Amino acid sequence: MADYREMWSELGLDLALHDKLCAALPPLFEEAFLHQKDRPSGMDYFNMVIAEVHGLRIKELVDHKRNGGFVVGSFCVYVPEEIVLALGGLMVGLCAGSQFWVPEGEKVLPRNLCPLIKAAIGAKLSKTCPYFQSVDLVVAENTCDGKKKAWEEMGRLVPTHVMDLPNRKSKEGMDLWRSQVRELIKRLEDLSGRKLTYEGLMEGIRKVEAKREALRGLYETRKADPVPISGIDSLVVSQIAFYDDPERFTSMTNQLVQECRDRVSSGFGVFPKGTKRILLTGSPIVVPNWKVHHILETSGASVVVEENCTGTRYFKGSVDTSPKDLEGLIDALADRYMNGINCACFSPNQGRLDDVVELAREYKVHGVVDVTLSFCSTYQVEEGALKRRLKEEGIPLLCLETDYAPGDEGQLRTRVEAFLESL
Ligand code: BJ8
Repeated sequence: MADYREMWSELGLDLALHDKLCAALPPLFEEAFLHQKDRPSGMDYFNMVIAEVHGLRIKELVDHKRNGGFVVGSFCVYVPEEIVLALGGLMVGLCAGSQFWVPEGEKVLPRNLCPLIKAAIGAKLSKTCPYFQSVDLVVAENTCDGKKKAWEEMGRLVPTHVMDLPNRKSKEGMDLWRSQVRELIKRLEDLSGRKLTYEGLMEGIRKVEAKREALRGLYETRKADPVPISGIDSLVVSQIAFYDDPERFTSMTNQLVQECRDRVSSGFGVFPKGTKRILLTGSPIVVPNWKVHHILETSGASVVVEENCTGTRYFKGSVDTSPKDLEGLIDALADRYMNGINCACFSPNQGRLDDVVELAREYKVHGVVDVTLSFCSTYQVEEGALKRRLKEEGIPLLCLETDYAPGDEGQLRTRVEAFLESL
């Protein structure tokens, strides 16, 4: 990696602590990825992005700001990237998946809170995340209780705009959401000094839709048996979608998709034909949290699809681009988010159960693994409904709860092995 210390210092990073964080990532990546056989050569690009995670992309963000642009950080797939792009900004996902940041977060948040939230606050407090240090505005959202209260702390550390998500997907809920999308536009217009135009929004929609389409293409190839790419490789591609340059990401993912399609045509796969196929669902799995995929795929299974926000929820549904005026297009954009994403923060959330069943059939899985982060109560409560529905459908289910701390791998592996044995 090139020397980025001067840039990191200008961003206000705690360099000594940041060195420790940077030292922890390569062995983690090596252990989770580099032992795999027959990885597609298209993964070389994504390996490089991980190796350069605090370098190349950060430099691009800094250059973008120097050229008059702005950077927005987000924590949820409900925040519409299309609007940020349309107003000349860049958006990066700030969800944090490393145990490194959890103790720092626990200094201001209760310990019995999900690790994703504690790590996010810890990343900012410890001044070791160059993405956080680069953002002009955090666009947060009222989804689960932990997040909505944590934003009050976040607002003390960095300018924060909170989108109010409805609890129900009702007519009133939809009206609230559309108004919240308009409030975000206003906030970003003030930040950028630009006015949202129909053409600008169309261009933002085109870029994000191309990214989603590339990911859909990748997932489509995972329906094959043998599967052309491992679940953990596909996961890291989805994780990178949250912060890479959208157009470069789309182009590199499309190259990978072509390679995977060629593999499918010739019957070549990364696991033997007949390997147990798993659908993974639950809380989001963000960089560098590769724990459960690694355990599953080194225990003889293949993760072929993820029904979560670092999986199908990220790319499900397209924006209807038929409206001919800006207001109509904004409504269509808002509708795509409300209709396409089924988060456990909504009550009821029947759509997620239907999605899991539909995907389980489409990807011909042998079983479903529901992975919730500790203290993620929305997904944990929904486990009951998921159990009942999958029992009715005759689909085996394993429920796992974990966090970012090492130490539970042995116990998780024992449960995974017993589950695979039973399939
Ligand atoms: S749309 S899943 S990205 S809110 S893991 S912080 S839910 S306690 S992240 Fe999410 Fe948007 Fe929903 Fe998706 Fe709370 Fe659970 Fe923690 Fe979570």
